[in-house]
Amino acid sequence: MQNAIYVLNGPNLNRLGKREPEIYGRTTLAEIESMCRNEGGSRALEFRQTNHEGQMIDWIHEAIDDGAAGIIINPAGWTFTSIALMDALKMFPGPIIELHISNIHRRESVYHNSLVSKVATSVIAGLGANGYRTAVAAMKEMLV
Ligand code: DHK
Repeated sequence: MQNAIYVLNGPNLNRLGKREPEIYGRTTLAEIESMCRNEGGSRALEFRQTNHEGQMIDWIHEAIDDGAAGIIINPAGWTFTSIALMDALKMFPGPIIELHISNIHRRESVYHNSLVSKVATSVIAGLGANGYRTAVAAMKEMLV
């Protein structure tokens, strides 16, 4: 969608609310989507989640081809493993906010080396579900 902000969510985030609540909290992805739409106001928002890497790559290509204004992405586990995801994001001309519910830098070392951070405009980590609201607000500021 032209000029939309794409909010893209990676694997296992469909389980938010019951997935390791001590780390990710109890807010569901549907509740997070509502938070994003409230914060976004009149700005068009594409809010999606997938457990399939190829689908995520296709959505990034869609964002590129459709002239999306910006991408907010929680890449989840792909953050640390996917060169394909990094390469796709490299092609996006607009601002990219990498988002993590948890502070990945305070967790196990496997969560410390983000490939996405090498192409992201900014990174938000550790604000819990509110990080999504912060990311939408920050993206709107970037797009003024
Ligand atoms: C979510 C995941 O699923 C993990 O694989 C990431 C991220 C952290 C988050 O905090 O939102 O490492």
